[in-house]
Amino acid sequence: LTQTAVNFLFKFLVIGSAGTGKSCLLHQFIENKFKQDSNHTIGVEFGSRVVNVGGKTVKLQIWDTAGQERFRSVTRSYYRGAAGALLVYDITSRETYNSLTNWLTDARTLASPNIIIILCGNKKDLDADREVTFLEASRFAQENELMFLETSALTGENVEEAFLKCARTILNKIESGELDPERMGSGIQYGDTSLRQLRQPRSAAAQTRPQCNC
Ligand SMILES: Nc1nc2c(ncn2[C@@H]2O[C@H](COP(=O)(O)OP(=O)(O)O)[C@@H](O)[C@H]2O)c(=O)[nH]1
Ligand SMILES: [Mg+2]
Repeated sequence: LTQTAVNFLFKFLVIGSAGTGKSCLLHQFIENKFKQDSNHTIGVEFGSRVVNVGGKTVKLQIWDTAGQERFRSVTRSYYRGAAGALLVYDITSRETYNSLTNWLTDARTLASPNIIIILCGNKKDLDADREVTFLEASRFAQENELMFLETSALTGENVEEAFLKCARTILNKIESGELDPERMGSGIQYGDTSLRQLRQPRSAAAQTRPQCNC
């Protein structure tokens, strides 16, 4: 498989309070299994996976806070140029739900007001310990223009769906002209020569023609 097979590259973030299962969600999406040993080492964690969305091949480049959120030190550079985000809370912890507004403000101010966000109520498998109802979270999502799913990084339920739903929405907005991949910091690159573009100045990257009919 050559680089030309990839149509787009999207930068994604996984944000939310510590302990909500962000690293496990990323791991489940990339490796298709539950991450047993949770370690809280600091650093940038990163994963990528190529997916097919509506006939287009998209490489998702996903950034994990890798424990920085424990110290409220998630940096601007982490957010910069993200096209999409999974905003995660834990359905068994009202505290993590209550902090969603802060995370949302950070994402929209530090990433982009246009960032596409899907709210994920994780640990769906722990329904007996639930502190946040599906209904109230879906209302919150609606009020804040977020997509919404309950997920389980443990069983894998809705994990792939969350990433794909977010990617599909971004792609639809590119194709409708609502999102401009060539805007600085859009978090979107054309895949054709994506590896080269990463290292090229913007002027050179902008000369490459899009592969979609937008
Ligand atoms: N039952 C259950 N536990 C989970 C799930 N996702 C994560 N966990 C557990 O929650 C804890 C925190 O997970 P982690 O991914 O490190 O959270 P992070 O701090 O947001 O990255 C760990 O003990 C995980 O095993 C899930 O979907 N269900
Ligand atoms: Mg983590």
